[in-house]
Amino acid sequence: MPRIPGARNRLQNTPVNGSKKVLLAAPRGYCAGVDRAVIAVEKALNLYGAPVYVRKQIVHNVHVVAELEEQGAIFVEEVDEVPEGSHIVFSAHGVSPAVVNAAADRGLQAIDATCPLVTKVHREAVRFDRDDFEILLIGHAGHEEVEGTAGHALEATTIVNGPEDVPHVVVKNPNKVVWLSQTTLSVDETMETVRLLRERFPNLQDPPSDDICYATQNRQVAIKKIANDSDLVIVVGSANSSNSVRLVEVALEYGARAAYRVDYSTEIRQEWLDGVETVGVTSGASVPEVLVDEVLRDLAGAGYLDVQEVKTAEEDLMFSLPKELRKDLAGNRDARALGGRTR
Ligand code: 10D
Ligand code: SF4
Repeated sequence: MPRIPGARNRLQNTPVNGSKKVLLAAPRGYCAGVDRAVIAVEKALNLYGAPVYVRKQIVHNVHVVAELEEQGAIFVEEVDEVPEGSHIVFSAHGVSPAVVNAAADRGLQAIDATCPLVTKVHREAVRFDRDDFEILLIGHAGHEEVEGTAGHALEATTIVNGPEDVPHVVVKNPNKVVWLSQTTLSVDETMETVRLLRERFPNLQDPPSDDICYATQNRQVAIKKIANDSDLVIVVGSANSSNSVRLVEVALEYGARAAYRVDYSTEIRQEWLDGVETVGVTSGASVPEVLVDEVLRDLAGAGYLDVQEVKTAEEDLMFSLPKELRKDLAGNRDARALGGRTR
């Protein structure tokens, strides 16, 4: 049982009938794609100096964005806000070819931090479009990843938000239809959407491999394992983080008596803990562990000192940095070896 150092008393230690404990889901927090994207911005700042521009939030976490802003990153909505010739990082959620072209037209030096597992879905979209398939892209309209994936096969793609959209889907040729998906959806809800789509289009083709990524799946499996034993589940993650919000829904579906999402531990309300013996804790794929540590510290202050980690999978995937950065980092090393000036 790990001891939590520096327990504070923001939350009161209220009595409950049994013993108070925390079930800490694992895997939780940063996935390989988020880790790579955040490091990419940090490396770009080191290599080129501030400011480095980032199109959209590099990942959907307010704390990560605020920290990178402090280091000199400037977050913009679109490439036309960026001074010509500057460095721009594309977020982990990916971009459409139209954005890549707009950046090039502006003479921007782009660093593509799109997660390789999102790029995989882009490639599927391009291939099925080329083979004259209609693509039913299951995902949330307006989410950056969905805009980026749809942008790779604009004419061929119809966005399906979930089961409720299925009756309204219109296709030209029901015998040449494939479904793809956003990487951060609920596995169960997506399977239900696919089941309903297949009822309407029996020849619907599956993607060549899972589009919902390993990290999304693993975090959902872990929360499912502890939800039913939890009086309360706290999910650390931001409001626009699809995978974090899904964890709240999955926790409730799998038996948690209550579940809330917080950006910071300070958002935990005293009344959430009334009569609560077991608190489940997890975090989304864009959440640094320091924010979970804060939650555990506050819970310890409220008497939840017994922390039991429940691990359902090991994760050791790592991605190499975006190729543009690798090239410039290598160039920098060569210059240093030759005694040249480096930053
Ligand atoms: O909203 P979301 O779950 O897609 O993104 P977030 O930045 O929270 O987590 C990382 C997931 C990415 C970049 C999509 F693959
Ligand atoms: Fe990549 Fe999955 Fe992480 Fe998204 S959640 S950045 S697809 S590993």
